[in-house]
Amino acid sequence: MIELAGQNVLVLGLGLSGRSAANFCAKQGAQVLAVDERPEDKMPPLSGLSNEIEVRLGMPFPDLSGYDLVVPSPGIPAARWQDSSQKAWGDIELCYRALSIPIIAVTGTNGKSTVVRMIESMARAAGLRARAAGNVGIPALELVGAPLDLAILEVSSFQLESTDKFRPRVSVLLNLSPDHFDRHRDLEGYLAAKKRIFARQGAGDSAILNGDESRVRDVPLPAGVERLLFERHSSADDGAFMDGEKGFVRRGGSQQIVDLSGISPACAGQRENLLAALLALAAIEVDLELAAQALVGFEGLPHRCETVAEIRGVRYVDDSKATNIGAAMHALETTSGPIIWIVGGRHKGGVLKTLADHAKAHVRHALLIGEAESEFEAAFEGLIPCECVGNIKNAVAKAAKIATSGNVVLLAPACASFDQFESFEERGRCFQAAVQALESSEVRQ
Ligand code: UMA
Repeated sequence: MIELAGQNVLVLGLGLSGRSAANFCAKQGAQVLAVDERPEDKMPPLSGLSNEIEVRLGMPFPDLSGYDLVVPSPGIPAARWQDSSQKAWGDIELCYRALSIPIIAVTGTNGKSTVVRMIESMARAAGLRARAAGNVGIPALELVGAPLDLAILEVSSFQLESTDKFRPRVSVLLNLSPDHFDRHRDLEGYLAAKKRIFARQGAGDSAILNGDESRVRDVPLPAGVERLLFERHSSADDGAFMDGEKGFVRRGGSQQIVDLSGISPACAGQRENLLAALLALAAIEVDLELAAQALVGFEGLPHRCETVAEIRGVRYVDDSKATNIGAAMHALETTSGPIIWIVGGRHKGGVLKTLADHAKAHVRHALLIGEAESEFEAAFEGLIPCECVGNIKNAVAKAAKIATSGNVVLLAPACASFDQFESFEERGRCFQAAVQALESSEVRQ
């Protein structure tokens, strides 16, 4: 349990998670000061914030040392609040301390939101009152007080940095590829943050790991934690793989076969994610046959390999969520047909030559956009035909001119959106609007 009554709490950042954490702490009887460096006129409305909370906007953070607890928002770099003498818990830690139900926590570079949504739907189909929250866009503390049997938390590397005793019953590490180097410096730093998901696990807990990525498969776990691997082909005694339309789940010497023949196309294209979700539920003894029924109607999440239109035999696909190199490589690999690739934005780190080497087998032509377009052009030189077009609208117009029937126009930027957009969602909507305008003009002709 958590004891905050009478404590002096400082909440850093008043975005989604900061607002929810401030309200939570105030409700527990803490004296809360909530601060945000953004000036008031640039902030979204703070409606819904309890009147008992003192708010300061548009000024530097105060000295942290006068507070019993600091609650940093995920977007605030650890260097600004991490100090061995200062207690700092993010909303994931607070949520863990306040909940008394099992938690499945999911991290990884790509696929986290899809997996938490899959687990949520499957757990509900099996009769559990389950809800997903966390990095998926719903502050974790919204789960506290709700009538639930199971919490499923998407946890980012940023959120894991501000955990302390966080101990999920099941942890999932889906994959690891270069991302967020501005915060974690390199892959080692990034992995170190991700590994905090297992740090407090112990006997009776399970860790679900990607058996096809050695860095993930072999990650050290605390004593007594069950290691379950999901793999493309069977090799582990404990884990899951698919053969045709059947999922095989093995644990402790027994095997369960799950019929996956009727699942939706959005699920079928997500083998690894699906296996990870099955394993997470197997680890808490959920009936997998019942759970799998949810996969029949499971729809993919927006802006994740979402087919927007088919115009003159050319398919337009929005994978704006491919905000890093690993996600873009995955999108290229799983898209069939010669690809006209819209790529670029704000580069977040990682070696572009590796991306180019991988992409050349799939891509017919690359259309480069955003802040990093020249950097991409230099990396692609001699490997992939490409040109700089500046923005998404130009890219869609150019793609429509050069694409032939059977081609796929794929937005998979391998970059953050913040050079030209508020979010990856806004970038995806811009792509979809450009494609819809194209479709309308085709109809008129
Ligand atoms: N701020 C400061 N000083 C700083 C940095 C930020 O004052 O140095 C203030 C900003 O002015 C802003 C607030 O802090 O008002 C923003 O906080 P935040 O960036 O942590 O954003 P939230 O709205 O609280 O959303 C966070 C997650 N954001 C990030 O990790 C950047 C959301 O993940 C998450 O959905 C939400 O909590 C609920 O749990 C988003 C994300 O981009 C989707 N995540 C990254 C990713 O998926 O790659 C990790």
